[in-house]
Amino acid sequence: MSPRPTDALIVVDVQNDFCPGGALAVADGDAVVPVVNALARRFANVVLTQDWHPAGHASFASAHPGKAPFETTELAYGTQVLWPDHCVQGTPGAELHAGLEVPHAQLVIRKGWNAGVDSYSAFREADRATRTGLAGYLRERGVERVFVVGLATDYCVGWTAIDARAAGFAAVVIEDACRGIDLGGSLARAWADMAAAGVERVTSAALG
Ligand code: VGL
Ligand code: ZN
Repeated sequence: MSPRPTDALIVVDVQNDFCPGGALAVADGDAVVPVVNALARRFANVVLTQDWHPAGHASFASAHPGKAPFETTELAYGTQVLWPDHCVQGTPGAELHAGLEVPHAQLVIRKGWNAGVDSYSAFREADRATRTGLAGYLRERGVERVFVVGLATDYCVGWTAIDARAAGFAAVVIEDACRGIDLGGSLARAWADMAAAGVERVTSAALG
């Protein structure tokens, strides 16, 4: 399974706040960096995403009096997990990990900038209606298949891969280039949802 000219690598949210020491640290999150770097060299087309919230974002527990991180609340578009404040626009926590080596990446999609709506997926916001433009970009670039890597497997990676399928792309998640949050069984659920959506699951060795 070698990368083709019609493949793109989508590197999801490899940001300081999702790495050890960050505000919403994913266990072992920074371990994906060397794996992603090695993979990225093999892809001509690379897209990065950046979780990019305004202060006071609706996904922050701090914006909901009486709520604590990792509880849920009901928003207009459905149930929302509440997170610690993270990836606030312009802060060091929102920066891409300094070890990421992807100088040839062509697009950075910033998502979650809408104050009242979260966006795990790089394709559409959590209201499932507002598009980011990524599908149109990939289509205009002639991309047919996306490989998704990064953080976190069960949230932004999983939703991005499933929405890639919904937008008509083939989608492959490279599991050793991802790490999960695993909140209340969310990691197993995400893998099941991805399989049901036709997302392929491989290890980076399969790209060798
Ligand atoms: C993410 C929770 C909140 C992610 C982003 O990148 O998976 N998870 N915001
Ligand atoms: Zn977020």
